[in-house]
Amino acid sequence: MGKSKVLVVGGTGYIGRKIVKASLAEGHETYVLQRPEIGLDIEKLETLLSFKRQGARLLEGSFNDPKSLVDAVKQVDVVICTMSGVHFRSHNLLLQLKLVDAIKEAGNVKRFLPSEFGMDPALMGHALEPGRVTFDEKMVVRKAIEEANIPFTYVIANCFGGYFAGNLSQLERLTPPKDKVFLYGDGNVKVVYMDEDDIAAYTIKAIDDPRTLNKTLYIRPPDNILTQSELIQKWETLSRKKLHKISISADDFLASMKGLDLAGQVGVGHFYHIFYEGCLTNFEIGEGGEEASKLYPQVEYTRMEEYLKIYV
Ligand code: NDP
Ligand code: GO6
Repeated sequence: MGKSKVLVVGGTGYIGRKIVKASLAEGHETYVLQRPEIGLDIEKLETLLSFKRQGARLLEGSFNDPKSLVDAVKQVDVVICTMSGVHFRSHNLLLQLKLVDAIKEAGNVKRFLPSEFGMDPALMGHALEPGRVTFDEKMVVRKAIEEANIPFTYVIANCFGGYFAGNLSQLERLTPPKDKVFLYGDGNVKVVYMDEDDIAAYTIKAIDDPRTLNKTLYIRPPDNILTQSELIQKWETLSRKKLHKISISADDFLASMKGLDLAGQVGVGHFYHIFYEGCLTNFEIGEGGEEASKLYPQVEYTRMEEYLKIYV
């Protein structure tokens, strides 16, 4: 039995692209869903054609055509969905219910990884409105998967470096601030910052691993468990420049939600749970969980002093 055949649904997306790349690099026969709805989105087509050049196969399929999803899923062993979550780019997590139906009907899928790749939604029952919708929707999808007895792995990726490290965890920007940096409280809450290519590598390692069958895989490598202040110190060393720190209290941070649009309110809520509550690190990994860097010590994960270099 060769390596499992993988279908990535959402493959032209931010984390999706990295997962396609990692799947190819790991030697899996890799398929990417090609949706007719992309229409004139020439960047998406360009990305799909670049996957073909790298050896991936494109499978036409649409969320508006259930049979096309069943036909696509029948070609592979593992399906990974990287559907957009609730954010400024788009918000379609519940579309995954159609993919769950297709996987259920096809009956051949050995592992399904739904679009998670963030905080553990099972631990976010208390989450603030409106950002809680991200977690509520991910839990709806999990329920459908488990009721259909589809074998799964949930990947908890913690903070993408691109959205949380490059900007020193500032909202509304993706590059580091030049002079002043806002600290969440005293900046001493432990979070986990991850290079997106490492998230993809761990994800692909997990798909054929019996140890992650019907389990949650937490990506929490020890050297990347850092406070916002520790991240800033690493940046100040690299950039050889001190930043003026401004501490924001939890109350002031939450008050800032007023007057923001929906996406902005979602972001503030998520950041609150991460940087004031410490929701990524305030629990031990229990029975239903595994930690990626322990299962796959061969993955040389990128530390943040390395990840931040490109931003100097
Ligand atoms: P993107 O915004 O890049 O979107 C991913 C894909 O979703 C798109 O490429 C598209 O697939 C698909 N999609 C979007 N709208 C539709 C639609 N109407 N119909 C069908 N497919 C659609 O997603 P991200 O990579 O930003 O997010 C993926 C996951 O990662 C989410 O679960 C999100 O919560 C999580 N995340 C976590 C972060 C972290 O820091 N931990 C940061 C950002 C996201 P196609 O390629 O077929 O066009
Ligand atoms: C990333 C973001 C960055 C939002 C998660 C607003 C789900 C998760 C770590 O989509 O809202 O500036 O866990 O102003 O479970 C967005 C979301 C990050 C990007 C959080 C995410 C993280 C979603 C912002 C901003 C950089």
